[in-house]
Amino acid sequence: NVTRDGLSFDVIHRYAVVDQYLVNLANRYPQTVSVVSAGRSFEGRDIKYLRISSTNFQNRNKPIVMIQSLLHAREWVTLPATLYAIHKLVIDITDQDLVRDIDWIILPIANPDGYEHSHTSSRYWRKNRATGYMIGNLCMGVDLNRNFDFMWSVMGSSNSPCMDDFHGRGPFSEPETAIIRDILREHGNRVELYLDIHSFGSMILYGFGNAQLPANALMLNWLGVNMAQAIDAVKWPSNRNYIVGNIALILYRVTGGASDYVQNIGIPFSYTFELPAYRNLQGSLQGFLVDPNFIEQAGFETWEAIKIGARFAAQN
Ligand code: ING
Ligand code: ZN
Repeated sequence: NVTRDGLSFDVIHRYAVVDQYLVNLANRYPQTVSVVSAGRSFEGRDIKYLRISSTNFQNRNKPIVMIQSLLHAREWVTLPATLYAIHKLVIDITDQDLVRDIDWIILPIANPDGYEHSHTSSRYWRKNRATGYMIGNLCMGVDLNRNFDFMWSVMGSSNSPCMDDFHGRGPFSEPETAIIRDILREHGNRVELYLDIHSFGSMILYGFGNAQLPANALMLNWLGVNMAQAIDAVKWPSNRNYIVGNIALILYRVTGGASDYVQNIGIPFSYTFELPAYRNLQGSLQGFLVDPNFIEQAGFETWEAIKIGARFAAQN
């Protein structure tokens, strides 16, 4: 049970706890960790990410792996996946090469307003909490994974603020997506691997959501399969194996997604992970709900894939 120096993996931590943890970690490990306030959410919450580097992040001489979670509010199990990666890169370092050879950008809570709303008011909230889209704010929130500037609004999203896949007023109309764009403007030329962690479905997805394949689709598939096998080798026996493929081919046609935008700006390896759904002891799928016993496992097994992906992407 991983708790020393870090956050426990027995509960899903709230925004304020994670926010303070990132600050504490940077204070405790100033040689390797810095915390960056990248901007504010619609409701004004600070969106912080960590830069992790064994040398000096600003030396700009190493490949970067960028990982984010909770772009969608209700997908709580994605948070321990990023927190576990932080733990393995800063506190319990067993893979020295990953710290030596790679710089890391880790954004644990990409959508803090929606995330808090899913704790306080509406467990299955998905979007951010933007207002101003409807008179009286009858419906609110933009689906941040439809708000990126890759064929924005073309497929698999909605014009209606009342829908869960509402794409917003234009590409990057939302502060939360503009923040991710700006992180990549600053560091994208060094990012070799980008992972946007969602749930659920046990999938590793690559571009593009309109069914066009990136030039390196076969490499994306190959590395995706290797990452999936690494998870399957240690997964909970009751969970099914991961499947790997193009978003449109194995899921649905959709544009405006984060990983497609990132692939399209030239990052070589960009994926969306769909972590497993929780299945209760009776065997029924619980979807977005989280089995407390699975929290540490979700971090542990996803880390197996991150290691494979990071090593390969950083060397190629
Ligand atoms: N799935 C993603 C969604 O936003 C996706 C699937 C991946 C869409 C990549 C676009 C790009 O619908 C979940 N569970 O959120
Ligand atoms: Zn999602």
